[in-house]
Amino acid sequence: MPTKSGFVAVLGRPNVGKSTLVNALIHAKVAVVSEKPQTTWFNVRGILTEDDAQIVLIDTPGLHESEKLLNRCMTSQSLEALKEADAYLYVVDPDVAKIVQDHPWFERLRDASKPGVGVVNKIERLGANERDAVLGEVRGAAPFLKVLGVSALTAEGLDALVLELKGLLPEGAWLYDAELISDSPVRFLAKEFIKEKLFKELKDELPYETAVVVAHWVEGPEDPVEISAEIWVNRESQKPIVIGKGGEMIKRIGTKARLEVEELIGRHVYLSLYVKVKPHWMKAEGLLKQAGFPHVPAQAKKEGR
Ligand SMILES: Nc1nc2c(ncn2[C@@H]2O[C@H](COP(=O)(O)OP(=O)(O)OP(=O)(O)O)[C@@H](O)[C@H]2O)c(=O)[nH]1
Ligand SMILES: [Mg+2]
Repeated sequence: MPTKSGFVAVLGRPNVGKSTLVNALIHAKVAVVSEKPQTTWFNVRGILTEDDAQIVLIDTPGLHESEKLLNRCMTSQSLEALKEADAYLYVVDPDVAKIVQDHPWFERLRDASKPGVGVVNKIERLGANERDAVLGEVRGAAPFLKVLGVSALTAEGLDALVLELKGLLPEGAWLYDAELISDSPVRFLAKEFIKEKLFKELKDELPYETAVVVAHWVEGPEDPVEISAEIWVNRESQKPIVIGKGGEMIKRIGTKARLEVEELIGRHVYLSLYVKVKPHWMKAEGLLKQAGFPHVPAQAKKEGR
């Protein structure tokens, strides 16, 4: 039986559920999720290998228009994913008022001339009548071959979506070992899990001004694996907030992240977190690269500090 394989970029505006969808499709956690928009900053691949096909899903940062350098770093990754992919999924929220904001991106995808499937996620929020109206709305406005309703949360519609994606992929041998769920190094995933906890625990703008960098990873024959990571903040005044009263905030973040890293690597972990003040790291090319962005777009104009 000929097999199919290829890359599928998972695109859409912030907070529509792209990362949740990738995790649900591969039945594992590789992509970070929170209720706040712009949780994903880096592309991460989740691999689904099923009898006759290997679908490599690329979770991407949400598409948005902000001119800030950090935001442009994010959007440029999403567009890179589209370039390297054989096909794409474009995910939208089921709220019609929000879908209007997708229209400019629908137009850009028309120009990309790649096969794409539209996905109305969070469909469990809609009654039967509303569903047809929302699916029709996206079908009418976008260049997708098909538009499906799914719920990444309840798994409704996911089997149909996988079937659809298989139809878009070219024939080919497996791109990755069939056992693999991601090609991201565990160091990267661990850093992302820490960042997810920052997004979940910290309020307001603070998560958007923090970055995580793994400083040491010592993996000897005996447990625990020793990992230390830096949490960068933008201003001195943010440091005590991340540390919390008596260190309770950073302890909570550390414990939650450690449990997930232990599950990921199947070993006991000793995780140390240090908060470092890196003024204006979000505006400095060198620091953005150190924080993990492979490509930092040229700065069109200087951002105010
Ligand atoms: N009700 C419902 N909520 C969902 C569903 N899928 C995702 N969510 C929630 O939507 C929020 C955003 O999910 P993410 O997966 O982080 O969204 P994203 O599109 O990756 O967001 P960014 O990375 O910020 O672009 C989280 O609170 C999820 O739990 C769904 O099918 N139904
Ligand atoms: Mg995401």
